Amino acid sequence: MKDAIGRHLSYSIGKTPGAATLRDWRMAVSLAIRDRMADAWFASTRRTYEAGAKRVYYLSMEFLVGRLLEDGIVNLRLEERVSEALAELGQDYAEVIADEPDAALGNGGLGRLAACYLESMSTLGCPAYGYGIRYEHGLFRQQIVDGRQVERPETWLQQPHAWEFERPESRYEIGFGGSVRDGTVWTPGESVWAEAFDTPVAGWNGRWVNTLRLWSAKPTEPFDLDRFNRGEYAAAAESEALARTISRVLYPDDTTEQGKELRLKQEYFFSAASIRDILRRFESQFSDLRQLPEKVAIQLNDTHPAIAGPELVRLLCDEKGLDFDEALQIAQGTLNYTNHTLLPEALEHWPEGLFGRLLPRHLAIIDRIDHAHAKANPSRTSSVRDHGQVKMGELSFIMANRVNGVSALHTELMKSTVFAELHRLHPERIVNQTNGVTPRRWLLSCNRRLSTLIEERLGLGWVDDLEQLHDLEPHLDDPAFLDAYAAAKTANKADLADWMNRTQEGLTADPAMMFDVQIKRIHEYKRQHLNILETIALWQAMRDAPNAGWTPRLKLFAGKAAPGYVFAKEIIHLINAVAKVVNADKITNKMLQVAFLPNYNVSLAEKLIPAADLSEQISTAGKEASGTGNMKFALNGALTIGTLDGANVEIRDRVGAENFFLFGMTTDEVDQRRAIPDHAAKAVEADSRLARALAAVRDGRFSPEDPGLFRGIADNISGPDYFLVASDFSDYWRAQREVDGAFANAGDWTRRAALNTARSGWFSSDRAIRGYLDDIWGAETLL
Ligand code: 26W
Repeated sequence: MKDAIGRHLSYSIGKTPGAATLRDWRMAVSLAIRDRMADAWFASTRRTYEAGAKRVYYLSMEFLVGRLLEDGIVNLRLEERVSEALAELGQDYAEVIADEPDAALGNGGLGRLAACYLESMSTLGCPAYGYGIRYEHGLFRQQIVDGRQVERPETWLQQPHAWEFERPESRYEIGFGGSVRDGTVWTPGESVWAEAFDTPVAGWNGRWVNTLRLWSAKPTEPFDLDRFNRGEYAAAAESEALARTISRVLYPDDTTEQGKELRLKQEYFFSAASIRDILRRFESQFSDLRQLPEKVAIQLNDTHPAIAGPELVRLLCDEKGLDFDEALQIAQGTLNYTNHTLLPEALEHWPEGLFGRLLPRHLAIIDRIDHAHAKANPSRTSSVRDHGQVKMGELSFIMANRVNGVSALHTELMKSTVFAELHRLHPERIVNQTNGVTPRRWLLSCNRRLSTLIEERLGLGWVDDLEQLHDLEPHLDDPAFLDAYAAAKTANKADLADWMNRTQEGLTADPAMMFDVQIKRIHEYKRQHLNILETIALWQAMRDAPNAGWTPRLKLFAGKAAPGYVFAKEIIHLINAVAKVVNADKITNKMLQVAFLPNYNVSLAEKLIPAADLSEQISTAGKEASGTGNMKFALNGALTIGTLDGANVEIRDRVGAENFFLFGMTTDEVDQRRAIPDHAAKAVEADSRLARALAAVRDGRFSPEDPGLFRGIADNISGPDYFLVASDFSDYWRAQREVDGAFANAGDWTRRAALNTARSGWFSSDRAIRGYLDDIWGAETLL
């Protein structure tokens, strides 16, 4: 390993050890690890061909990959050898790992799920490709300036990226606009090249390596030399700049579709390039296109790649000469669709004017698909085209072989709400696949102390068979195990506290405090404002009775708000304002500290989750489709305080109700409560603690320089309060005080935490992928 690193430093990076920077070392190690993946990568491709195996294609606008070096080292079982080699070369393993920028090619849950699923498909030996966009700029960097979020461009590609292989030979011309003549002949008005960049995705033990193929937009019109020579420098580069715009930046919204033309262009760009690439690969091995559903399963990660359906029909009809009905049948046998949200504002629908202008041929095909469905289902009332909009949820549903939700509750809500009619027409189509997370990144790699302890007791079989964690339960009667379990958590907390005290001003984090963590995108339905309101009420109660024996708490928040989401940005501002006042309060700051950690991303999550005692999963019931952070926290021994929403329901069922702090209304109670006029005002009236906390926010207790600054938040919570913060407050307070009591009993808390770890194995993404393989894709694994 040492030689391999040294060789790459010299011959790939071109540096001597003496002159090498940290990045040079990181690149040299990355190339050395990449080499070790190559053979398995080639072998995986070759074995897939030889077996004539069915391939899975995961189409996603987002892959929230994070860092790749440590993931490669861990999956290839090379930690010791790499850290020894680096030590001999005078380099620090942790520093080298931390030097890599996150590949932040996603917003949140949907993107991270795609990354976990790719890694699990490799671990299981499932022949699969991920298809997405190689954004030049991923999700914005978040800076906090005077307590407010400020967005800065993300620049991961402004340095060499060790984990991609450019494939100039794999490129497709993607057209937009133009016109259609004779009904089917589409002549695009403009076009760009979609060029492939491949990233190897190794599974556990490195025995199988799949490909993440990301498309980058390149100009079809070369640089205009004539204009340049005429001194029109900007104009000369215009076509190139325009083309690159398509893969320039990730849209930072994760719940509200903006309906922007560029977003639709991005969706078509990568979907069309992917479908062409899939057909090319199929035809290189099989001759009869009717075999496509047997040999190819395509998963649409939400509606963002839904245009892939009409595109497949277009190619089968217009280029391969199949008749429409046959083409549609083949497509429906190949495509599957996962829904990740029920929020109305997140369901994509495109103005038919924009759609028709950009994709005239596809709009016509969508109409035919819609009519075919209406003809086959005369009782149908809904349609894909409706009130001048093209509804991508409906289109995805009628084009799919299987449609799935991402938690048991969410899947049932899909059947009873957004897809009620289509479910009635196709009762077998909707299935559930509860989300999962990869235990390699989210336990073995990010929590070495705990995974080493588990390894000492169980060996390493659990790493790719996570339900073996159940075998920890007998060890819970061994005080030595519980002590070691608690010691691992305490040491993780000490590391985090040390890092925070060094990097976050105005904060004094004490590892003896309960680390109470809420990390996720900022959104009203996730109710970070309920959490900070309870924090204010706790602070006020502590000030009233400082010697009442309070359980010391560190309230940790992190998360990005979509740049245009004003209310979410105000919530960030309020959290920072409360932190400033509370952390400086001499009466309480030994018992309560609050922090908002900037620039939440995959790497920060890996740092925070192993050190958490309490996991905040407090969304309004019926709003969080699943959640995946909740699973990561439970695996790492944090107890959950949460509502019966998304996968919280299944986590509580599996870890045991006695090891979960439940509060709040159920989905039915939410609907009933919302029907009560002035439900929030009634709740405020009934709870003086709530009223007092709201008053502090409204009256400028946290913004003396601008007393009305946070009035909007207070008025919303005591007024419309659509997400029922006021109505769930009292029960949340009750649950938090229960948590206080439980945490004070350290031995019992450790036991309950360890039971969470032992009973969360089912939430492995390996289990989820096995579900997709069996219930949706009908594909085999080759390992
Ligand atoms: C069009 C703008 C847009 C972009 C992204 C709308 C919606 C999205 C995603 C679907 C939002 C998302 O990430 N949803 C989350 O998906 C996770 C993985 O299934 C779930 O665990 C979360 O509950 C869900 O909010």
